Amino acid sequence: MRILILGGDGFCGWPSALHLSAHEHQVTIVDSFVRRRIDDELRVQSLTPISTLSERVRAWSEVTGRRIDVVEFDLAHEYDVLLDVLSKVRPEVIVHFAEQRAAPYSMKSPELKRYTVDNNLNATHNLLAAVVQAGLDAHVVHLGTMGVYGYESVPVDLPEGYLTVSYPDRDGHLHSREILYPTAPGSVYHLTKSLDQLLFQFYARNDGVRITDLHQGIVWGTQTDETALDSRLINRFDYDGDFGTVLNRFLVQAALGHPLTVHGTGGQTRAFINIRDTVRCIRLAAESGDAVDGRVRVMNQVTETHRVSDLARLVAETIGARISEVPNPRAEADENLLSARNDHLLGLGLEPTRLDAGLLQESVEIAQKYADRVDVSRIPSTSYWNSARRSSAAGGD
Ligand code: NAD
Ligand code: USQ
Repeated sequence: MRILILGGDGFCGWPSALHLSAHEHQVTIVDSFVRRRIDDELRVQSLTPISTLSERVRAWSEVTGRRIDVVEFDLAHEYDVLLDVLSKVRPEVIVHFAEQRAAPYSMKSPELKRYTVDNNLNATHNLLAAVVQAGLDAHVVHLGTMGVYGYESVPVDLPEGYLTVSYPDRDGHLHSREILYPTAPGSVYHLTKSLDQLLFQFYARNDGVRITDLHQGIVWGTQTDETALDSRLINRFDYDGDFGTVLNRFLVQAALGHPLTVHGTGGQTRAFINIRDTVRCIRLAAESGDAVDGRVRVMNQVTETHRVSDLARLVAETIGARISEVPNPRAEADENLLSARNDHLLGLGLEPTRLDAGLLQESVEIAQKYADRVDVSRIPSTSYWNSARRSSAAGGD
């Protein structure tokens, strides 16, 4: 299939592009490289030395003989270029990774809240409007997040996107209806993913756009079979307080002998998936577009759930590290329950990779190899959700 990967230079997009190319799909990457510019702005670099995108695709072609095309533009603000690319490439599948994806970065300042909303909502809406304007019957696969469901302590298995509710009419007769699962986003970033869902509902209903929204959990790991083929193909690995996600951060911290930065008591339970499973799920979703009609297909892209404190203990025991409970910069429940259904992807053939010591060790070895690239001063998360959190972190309450 002809597949367009929006945000194909990023942490999930790059290994997904390689995986789809390795499976004989014709891949074109779109990226504005804004993520690389944000690294410069934050004065931080990926733990792993990532090549430029042109070096990456050249290396892929040398190693496998397969070609990946690249187009650079800003999806959120260059609509005419998007329309032109869609008309020329005529993709059958469009995988949309191109959003600002860090919750702490989205909460850092009023400017970055506004940037995140502007970038993410315009990117998603431009894509949908352009697919309709170009007259394409393309299957749009979007990377959403488990965070749209919010984190309550109700012992339910979260369904995949929808809930059936009953309500009485004026005469007291019960009616039932399927609605989107009520959202409870915990950051401006997660809020944009909640709003994306409404855009998808509208375009699916109004224009028949075929859409799959993948509610992905926290991704961990870095390498996949394809990125490991050549050092120039290596994937990015964020460890800093804005873009680093919890398990990858703990693995780098353990490798460096830095105490593991558990927020509060670490009672937060979250959903996780290894990057090797991410790329497989993207392929399973992309290759099953015929099953999608005017109803947005929502799939929970998760393989397991863990409490942050349990992950810290596991890393501490496996690798050897000290745990430090730091004041939580975020406004989030101290503890929550979480369990989610993932029947769709299991039904498509996903065989989940479970978190195990071997895979943890692989990431630690990468962290040790590139330890000299780490700036320890960038490890703490200094993005506070509100002023009360900031003063509590400063010991002011
Ligand atoms: P990333 O920041 O590494 O990659 C995103 C890419 O999109 C970057 O290369 C960036 O330059 C590009 N981009 C952003 N805005 C753009 C625009 N307007 N025009 C063109 N390119 C643009 O992020 P990631 O970790 O690869 O995440 C990809 C997607 O998956 C995101 O939508 C994110 O919300 C979702 N997701 C990620 C995780 C995770 O743990 N990393 C978990 C769940 C969901
Ligand atoms: N946490 C710590 N210590 C740290 C970093 C984080 O205890 O050093 C805690 C946080 O307080 C939070 C949890 O770990 O309770 C997860 O934080 P995270 O930064 O790993 O994940 P999150 O902010 O939710 O965002 C990440 C990705 C985002 C994706 C989301 C999936 O950056 O793109 O959408 O995971 S999910 O969490 O399922 O919504």
